[in-house]
Amino acid sequence: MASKITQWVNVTDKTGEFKRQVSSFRDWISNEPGAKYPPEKGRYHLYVSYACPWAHRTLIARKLKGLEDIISFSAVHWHLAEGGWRFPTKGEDVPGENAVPDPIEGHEDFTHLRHVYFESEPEYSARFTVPVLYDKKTKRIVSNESSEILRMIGTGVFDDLVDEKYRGLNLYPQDLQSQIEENHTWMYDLINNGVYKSGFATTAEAYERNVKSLFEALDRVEQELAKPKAGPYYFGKALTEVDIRLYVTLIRFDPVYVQHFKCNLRDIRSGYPNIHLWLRNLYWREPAFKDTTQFEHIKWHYTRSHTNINPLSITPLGPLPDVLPLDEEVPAVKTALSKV
Ligand SMILES: N[C@@H](CCC(=O)N[C@@H](CS)C(=O)NCC(=O)O)C(=O)O
Repeated sequence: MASKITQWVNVTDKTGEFKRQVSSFRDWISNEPGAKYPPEKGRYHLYVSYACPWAHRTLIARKLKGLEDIISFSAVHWHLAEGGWRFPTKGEDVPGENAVPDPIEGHEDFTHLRHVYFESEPEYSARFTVPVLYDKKTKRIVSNESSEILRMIGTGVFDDLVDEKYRGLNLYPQDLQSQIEENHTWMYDLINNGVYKSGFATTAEAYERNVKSLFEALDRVEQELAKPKAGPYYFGKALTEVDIRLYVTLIRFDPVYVQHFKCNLRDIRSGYPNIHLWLRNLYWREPAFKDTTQFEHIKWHYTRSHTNINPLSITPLGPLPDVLPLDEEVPAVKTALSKV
């Protein structure tokens, strides 16, 4: 029997652990002479979901690197149901920029993202995930692995095509590479994927093991961000992949993961003052972060698509607001601060 879209854990797996599939399309846009996918204006398209933290990485990098006129994008509907991500229909009222039917020429009949996968690989049999970086010229998926799309964009593969002011930013600078890699290893497993491993667990043991590790990792981030720094980013002055990869998970934490994935030993706004400040700094001061964060898609997707977790699909209203202003604190923190 075919498994249901909400069957995140293999039923034969007695551990109850969610195991994320490995991405299948792993090509690169490259400046190497003779490259299969050279950087070109207007050639590539990003299919994203605003709900999805992995896709969100690529939208942030696209904006930070000034690629809005160079790589087009469109967003799928927030509702994930049988058949996988679907495109909004013509005239359908879906919030967010570019939440539209598949805009690619020749894709007029494509109703779902799976059609894009099948166009590239008719025998494709894995999950139809976002993000997808698509080549309009060869009509092929270049990559569906967000960490690699982030790396391509963030290290400046399109730099010859962008305005000079965007060329200086390298999200994976030479002098920080070993620290970035070291952080990616534990942050991916314990935080980015940790929230999913907590929320999708089908046994109490698997949930408890993963949620505890998640909060130990958040404690570690909090300690790091408490250190005096030369700037507002994780490594101080340099904005890197680490900020982006942490942001996309942590901006979803209080609105969704605390209640929906039961990641509720603490929340960010009352339990992690240094993470909270770092997070709000990105949200309020960097348009690439705020403008790509779409809370309706985020909240509606998780709470109304994961019917195994929330069968009535009722979306909790709080916490309000989704993000606090930079100069505001929750009452508990205000009280604590007034005592020091
Ligand atoms: N390894 C992938 C993971 C992407 C991923 O899991 N995306 C989820 C949304 S958050 C998805 O599209 N899921 C659809 C499905 O599993 O059916 C990446 O980082 O690009």
